[in-house]
Amino acid sequence: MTSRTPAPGAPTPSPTGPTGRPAARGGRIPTPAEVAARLRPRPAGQAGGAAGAGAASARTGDASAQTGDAGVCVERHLTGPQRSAAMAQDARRGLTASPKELAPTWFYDATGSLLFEKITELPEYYLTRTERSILERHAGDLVSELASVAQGIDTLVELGAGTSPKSRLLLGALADTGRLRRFVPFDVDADALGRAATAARAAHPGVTVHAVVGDFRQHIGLLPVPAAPAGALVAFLGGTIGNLRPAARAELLTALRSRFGPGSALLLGTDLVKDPARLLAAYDDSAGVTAAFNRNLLTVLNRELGADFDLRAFAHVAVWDEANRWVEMRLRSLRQQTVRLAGIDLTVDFAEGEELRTEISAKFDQETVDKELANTGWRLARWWTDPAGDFALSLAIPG
Ligand code: AVJ
Repeated sequence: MTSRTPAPGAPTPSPTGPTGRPAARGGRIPTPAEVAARLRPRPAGQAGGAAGAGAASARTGDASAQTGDAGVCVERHLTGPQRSAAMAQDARRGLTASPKELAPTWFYDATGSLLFEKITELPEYYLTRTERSILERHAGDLVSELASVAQGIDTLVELGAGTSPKSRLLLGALADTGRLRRFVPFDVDADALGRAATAARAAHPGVTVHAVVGDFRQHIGLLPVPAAPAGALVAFLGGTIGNLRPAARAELLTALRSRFGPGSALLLGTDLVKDPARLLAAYDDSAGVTAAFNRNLLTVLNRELGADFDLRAFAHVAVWDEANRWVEMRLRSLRQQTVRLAGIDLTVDFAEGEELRTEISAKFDQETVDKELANTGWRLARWWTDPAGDFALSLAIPG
């Protein structure tokens, strides 16, 4: 293993587990919220955005659309109770399955979104900054390519928008076409979405923001579509499509294709297969931020499903699955234990060493992306990577 320098106050890595990654870390394990709190606070401008119109309606809204004076509306397909019901169903299915599993969707409460933002700044986590560099370098290309394949694009739809600055880049590029009228950020975290909506509106006062709180496994069919002949650029960035297994990816791409027809385009970010050591380091950083992000899932279940997971009794594990070409994150039970989820009346036994899978993050190459797009009604029009070939952006149009 390469040398690692833990951040001040971070636990030191302990002996290597069978996967080649630290199986557990010595010392007291900080709670995810403690890790989030000790990392530097977000810049004042961004924090202030949370109190803006988007965030306010995101908290109080219901499933119907609401338009505020600011040209920002937030439509919720996952209100508090719907979110809890979906989480309850996932938890019941996943924790009674073998092997045990939870959906990565539930990582993203306010602490989880903050921890993910911190992950994107880690030296080991190359994905976000590499994708951003591709976007920066090829924004002009993207605009000219769109001008030839999909002239009437007036809407940017962004799946898993979060609070990332990549929306800003894309909005800027599309605004240069002079046709951009609407931004539809879509995310499972209403607070992050509120911030994204407010920031987008501030940067582009002429663009209407129609934010949608939902789960991309379920709610694609409810996204607003431009009236023909106008179209949308649907961006699904960050490599998040890799959180889905092949069948679920096909389902999502098919749903997008039937929702957004001719005149629309898809911009897809995918992480690429590379040296497993680099892949694993990206999912098991030396400062322990990814470990905190992973354990935060248990905090979410404790709070929302009345569970009593002891976070100190689970170790963060990252594994490269060569056959499936994906990284798995797991939580390994450090002892035999019984967990009670009172809110859904479920009792779950963990054997010592038993692992709970919390995320898969699939890695691709051009051939697999091309094939998955072609099989779901899309045609790969352009493929951009960084010079090192670490990450790719694909532009696809209805095939
Ligand atoms: C936000 C889904 C792209 O899979 O790389 C980061 C989430 N998990 N570190 C990814 C994540 C662990 C991330 N995505």
